[in-house]
Amino acid sequence: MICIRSAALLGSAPDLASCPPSELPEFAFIGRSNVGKSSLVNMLTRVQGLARVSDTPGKTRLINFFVVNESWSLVDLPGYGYAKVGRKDRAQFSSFVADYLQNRPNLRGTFVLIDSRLTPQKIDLDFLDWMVHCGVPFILIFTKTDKLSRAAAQANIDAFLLRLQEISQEAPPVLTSSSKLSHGRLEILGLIEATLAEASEEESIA
Ligand SMILES: Nc1nc2c(ncn2[C@@H]2O[C@H](COP(=O)(O)OP(=O)(O)O)[C@@H](O)[C@H]2O)c(=O)[nH]1
Ligand SMILES: [Mg+2]
Repeated sequence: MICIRSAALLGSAPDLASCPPSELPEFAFIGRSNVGKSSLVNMLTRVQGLARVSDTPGKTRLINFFVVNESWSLVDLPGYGYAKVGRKDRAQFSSFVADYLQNRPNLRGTFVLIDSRLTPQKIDLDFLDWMVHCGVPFILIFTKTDKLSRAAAQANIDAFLLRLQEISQEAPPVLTSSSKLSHGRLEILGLIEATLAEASEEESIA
């Protein structure tokens, strides 16, 4: 199991060209504003306040990079689809997130966060449609499971996965999380660890 020995903010970038050097394997978190991306980064690293958690949606417009154990990175991407940022802004940040997701050479995994309290939302399905269309693989994390019963969350997850079948023939890995209760931490870190192990195996074969 991954043991987090250190976690620190490496930097923030407004566009792909300004991103820090792409030497370390990277794992990105994306989802609509307020879904719990920053809270999840803090929960995984166990460093409160590492990523800025906000009750005001639409605050993070930058891509934030956090280095873990000085060997890989977590990336907190700006949320998509917050209406109040206005049309122009929205187009701008979605294009730089799109650029990052399609063109970052060291991106090893993209976690798409979905609020487990909601029935399937068009905005999330539209985003995943774009991901599938571009061939960017993803892992789903249904967040905030502490806020509803297990059965209610599962019903929303099942409904979402059913809708996803209209978009993608392949079923993605699906995880659940509660940053409040630290649920899902081992599963998410386990997936990251497995991906890192795969990469180093490939390296030793090459
Ligand atoms: N109860 C509960 N609240 C959460 C959870 N994750 C995030 N929140 C709250 O949801 C709000 C938005 O969280 P944040 O991490 O800033 O979302 P982001 O915009 O996706 O980065 C904050 O008020 C958090 O405290 C969770 O797992 N459980
Ligand atoms: Mg955030």
